Amino acid sequence: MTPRPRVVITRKIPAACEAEAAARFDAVVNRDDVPLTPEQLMEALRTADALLPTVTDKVTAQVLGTAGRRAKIVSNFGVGFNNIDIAAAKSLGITVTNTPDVLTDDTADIAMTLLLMVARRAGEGDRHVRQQAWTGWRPTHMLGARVSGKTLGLIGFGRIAKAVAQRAHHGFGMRILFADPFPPPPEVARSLGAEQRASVEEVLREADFVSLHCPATPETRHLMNAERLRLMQRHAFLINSARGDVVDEAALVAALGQGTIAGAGLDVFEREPSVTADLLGMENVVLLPHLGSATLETRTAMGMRALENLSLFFAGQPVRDRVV
Ligand code: 8YV
Repeated sequence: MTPRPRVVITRKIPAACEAEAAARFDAVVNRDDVPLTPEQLMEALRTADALLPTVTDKVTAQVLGTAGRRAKIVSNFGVGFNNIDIAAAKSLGITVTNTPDVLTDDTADIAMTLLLMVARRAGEGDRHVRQQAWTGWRPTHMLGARVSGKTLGLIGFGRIAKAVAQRAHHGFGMRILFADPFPPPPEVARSLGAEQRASVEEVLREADFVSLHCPATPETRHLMNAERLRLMQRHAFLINSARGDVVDEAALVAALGQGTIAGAGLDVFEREPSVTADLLGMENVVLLPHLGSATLETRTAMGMRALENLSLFFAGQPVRDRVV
């Protein structure tokens, strides 16, 4: 009997996925559940047939180029793959897959959560009650900004942005603007009440809420810099459930401090898990620990999808979610 493929899974994954991995493969799970070091990642690539990493694993060119590599596939647990050097994988002939689709709805829900929380001062209100600072109801207490009927600008209009548009337009009666170099067919945009704008800048000028939905690439790094933050309206809010690199966090802190924008809702950060200290003290900012896809249902579906890609690969069939 040929031995089963050995797969290194870099973090604990939902129990159902771990069971499935054990049933299909000679699976090794990092029980310590702390990010593997570059040396440990290289060892995994040398001793296993596949690596199943997450956003916390920096699968660099150096890691992929380890001498004596045995693994021929990296099955990423996540739709974003900026943790992997794709060019290096391509030149080394390593297959990389990701887990699209299954996390779309939950990530859109977290974008709406951030939007609602920051507009309606929910984090601040929660802290206020817990600190027993609440002295009672009054007509002028903690007034926020209305969400319903406002204009939402989406930077990027892929799967997650469209799911946000669906919720915001059909649920909250919001007007939707978007900028994307690869727009969907006009009828798709129309069904979501979404109007295309020619540039990111045009969206920023018009929107009451700006939500980021582009991938992290060299081109989108610090897309939201000081100059673009200045284009936003003073009453507008920035929402980021995409990747921390898309926002210049120092410029965001300055914009929030100067009142250039009204607030921000952030699920992702430039140097996770570190968060720029100034943000921690700001009441008009909602901070979440990268929870976009964090439901049991979605994390289980992500794990199963990553395993499915591995099964197809080892069966010699085309993988479902090939990145390279
Ligand atoms: C994941 C994400 O939690 O899929 C992504 O791109 O950002 C999150 O949903 C994380 O990347 C898991 O590796």
